This record gives sequence, structure tokens and C-alpha cells, in this order.
Amino acid sequence: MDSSTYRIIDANFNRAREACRMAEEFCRFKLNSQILTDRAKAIRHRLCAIIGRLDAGRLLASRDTYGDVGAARQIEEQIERNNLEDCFTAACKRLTEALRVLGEMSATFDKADSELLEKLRFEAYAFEKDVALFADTVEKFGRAKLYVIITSNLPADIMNLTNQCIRGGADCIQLRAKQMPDDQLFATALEMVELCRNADVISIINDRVDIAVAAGTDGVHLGQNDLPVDQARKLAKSPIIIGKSTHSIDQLERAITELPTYVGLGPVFSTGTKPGAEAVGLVYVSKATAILEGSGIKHVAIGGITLDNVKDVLGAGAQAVAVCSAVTKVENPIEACKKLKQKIL
Ligand code: TZP
Ligand code: MG
Repeated sequence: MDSSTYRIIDANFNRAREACRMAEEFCRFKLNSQILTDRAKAIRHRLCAIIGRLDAGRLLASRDTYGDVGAARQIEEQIERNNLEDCFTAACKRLTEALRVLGEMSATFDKADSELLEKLRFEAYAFEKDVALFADTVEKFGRAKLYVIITSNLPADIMNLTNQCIRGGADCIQLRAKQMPDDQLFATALEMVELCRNADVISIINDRVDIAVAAGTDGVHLGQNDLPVDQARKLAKSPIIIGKSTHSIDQLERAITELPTYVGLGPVFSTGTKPGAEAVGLVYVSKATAILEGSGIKHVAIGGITLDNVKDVLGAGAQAVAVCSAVTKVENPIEACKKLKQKIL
């Protein structure tokens, strides 16, 4: 192998490793996601293992930083970065570019390592996508503190309630109309999306990814017996918020590996909106929110939450609450939302 090949490998190994580290820092310090941080780290470690098989002395000896005609130009040609997301994206582009160069270079002397580098490049593409989609939706959902679930099969009531809850300060509205025929559900979802969009409120549809995608809601909420999160994400045409219900630590731990945008924690208290579902209590909220800390995944506590007990729910660690009856089965939904919101903020 000639010294310019070593020189190219040395430069691109450094470039790829540094880019990987940048991506890792984003997952670790911005997203607080252990799973994504570990994925970045695994890519970096595998890269180091492959390049580590080469003669380290020759790689270093080939380096000529000050004699590099491209060194001075790099700063001028950098992509503009306005935030951490831009830095992450730029890092991923650098990583895959460098992996491509390393793959091509090693094809000239080690076919097996070249294939491993190509595999790593494809993993880096998938990693970038998973992180970017997660980051985008978590950022969007992060401002949802008061999440209102509207359960009705009457489109007129749904629109009226949606309107009132928005006026009362709901940050997110979920349409949960399990018995509604599909054509009506779709038409209702379309109307809800428009109301929410105009008010900058997040719109979510319960159970149905197909309706969510067709109507363009911001998200979909999946129960334990609905589609898996990754399958729902595959069906989406743009970044989509994905929520997943959990009712036990076991379900929560499994949900975390699926990387939803947020998880539901409940029913905290027994509730007529979900009859027969056993209350998990405030202890579950405390345990679950502690577990979620290293995941970057958002949460909402749900089930039987009212103006009287919301402080206890927040005290147990919840950062957002989802309510149905407390604001939709009362005389004045606007006031009910306002009062709850005051207690949450
Ligand atoms: N999932 C767990 S509890 C619940 C759902 C959909 C119902 C929440 O409604 P309410 O009326 O606020 O108890
Ligand atoms: Mg469901």
C-alpha cells in the first residue's frame, strides 16, 4: 500500500471517528437517549476495530497536516449550522462520506474489511434517520403539558369540544372514536387537524396509523395491542409523533426499546373512560418517570386525573397529563382546561 493511500485512510478515519463522536454527544447530551448513544458508540467502536487492524505507525507517519492543500479550505466550505440538529446532520454526512472513502480505499487491499465498512455506512444512514425522526418528534411533543383525549362518536361534539379545549389551553388533542365508521373518522380527523393546526396545537389519532397518515395528524397513539412502533413509523410519510400506552414496568421497558416519542403511564386512577383497566397508582408514575430519565422519551400520566389530584400526579414525577372526563364531561370545558393548565405550569 503506498503512502498516499495511508494518508487518505488516516484523514478519513479521523473524520469518521470525530463525526461519530459528535453524533454520540448529540444523542447523549441533547436527546438523553441511552439507546441512541450506545448505537453511535457501537459504530465508532466497530470502525476503530477495522482500522485498528492496519499499521498504526504507517498511518501516523503518512500524516502531513500542514502540507495538506485542502486543510485551509475546509472552514470556508463548512455547511451552515444554526443549532445542534444541524451539527448532528453535518456529522452524519461527514461520517458516511468518510466511510465511503474508507470502503473504497480498503477495497484495493482487503475485500473483507471493505465490505464491513460498507455495512457500517448503511448502518450510519439508518442511525441518522432514526435519530433525526426521534429528535424531531420529541422536540415537537416536548411542549405538550395538557393533553386532552376526546372520546365521542358524534362529529359535532368532537369539533365543539376540540374548539373549547384549544381555547382553554390544551397543548395536544387526541381523537379517540373507536366505534366511528372509517369515512366519518377520516372526515372528523381532517377537521380536527385543521382546528389544531390553526391554533398550533398537536393533533393525535388513537389506534389508527392509516387515518393519521391520511388526515395528516401530527401523531398516532398506539395501545399494547396495536401495531408496533417501528411498523407505524414505516407507514408515515413525514416525521410522526408516536405514543405508546404502558400499564406496567415490564410494558414500559419493552416500549422504551421501540423508541416511541412518548409513553402513556396509566391508568393512574380507575376511570370510567377505560372501564375494567386496573389503576396503576402514583407509585407507577414515580418508578416509570425515573426509568424514563435515561431514555429521552417523553411521557404523559393518564387515567382519572382531575383538578383535585393533578398536583399529586405531578408530585409523583409526571411532566404532562392526559385527561378526558375532567375537561370533556363538564359544563365548561374551557374553564376546566384553564384551571388544569394553571396547576400544571
Ligand atoms: N388510557 C388509560 S386511562 C384512559 C385511557 C385512554 C382514559 C383516560 O380518561 P379519563 O376520563 O381522564 O380518566
Ligand atoms: Mg389502541
